[in-house]
Amino acid sequence: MATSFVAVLMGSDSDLPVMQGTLDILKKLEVAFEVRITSAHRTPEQTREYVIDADARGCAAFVAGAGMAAHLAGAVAANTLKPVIGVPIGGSSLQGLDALLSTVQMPAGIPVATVAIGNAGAKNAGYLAAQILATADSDLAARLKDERSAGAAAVQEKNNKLQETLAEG
Ligand code: RP5
Repeated sequence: MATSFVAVLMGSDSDLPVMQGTLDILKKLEVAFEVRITSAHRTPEQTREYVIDADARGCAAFVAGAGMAAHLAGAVAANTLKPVIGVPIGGSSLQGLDALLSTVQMPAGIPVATVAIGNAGAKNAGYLAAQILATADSDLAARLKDERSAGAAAVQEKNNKLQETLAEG
């Protein structure tokens, strides 16, 4: 059986600075992925063909980032039963609220798990995709657990430093 991977799609190269956050998290967690620039509006046929092909080759989850009237995640979800995570990209005259509503307001039966607008959302898309794969990969689940522990330790460290600073002052 082919190795599972995550397919990360974005509507334009202008989305890459934000979507790099998804790629960084997947790399850090040692999750295999593919990346494609493909658009629901500008290249609808190529988008459909890629999703069907990736699905058949072992894609376990799709991440789709797009801005403005963002229909990429929905177009992906229309062509696969694998989980689809939508990342609304900001930077438009509506600061990404347009992309958020376009991505999240899916009709019943074609779900898109939509994360926050922009950088935090792109990173969370990486974590969420990894968590989906981790349901069948105990080593990945252990790496995710370590990541959570490191995040908690970093917050505790920041608090310790703040308390020391306050005590000195
Ligand atoms: C969307 O339109 C893309 O996802 C991008 O966020 C936005 C603008 O695209 P460009 O004009 O920068 O290529 O389809």
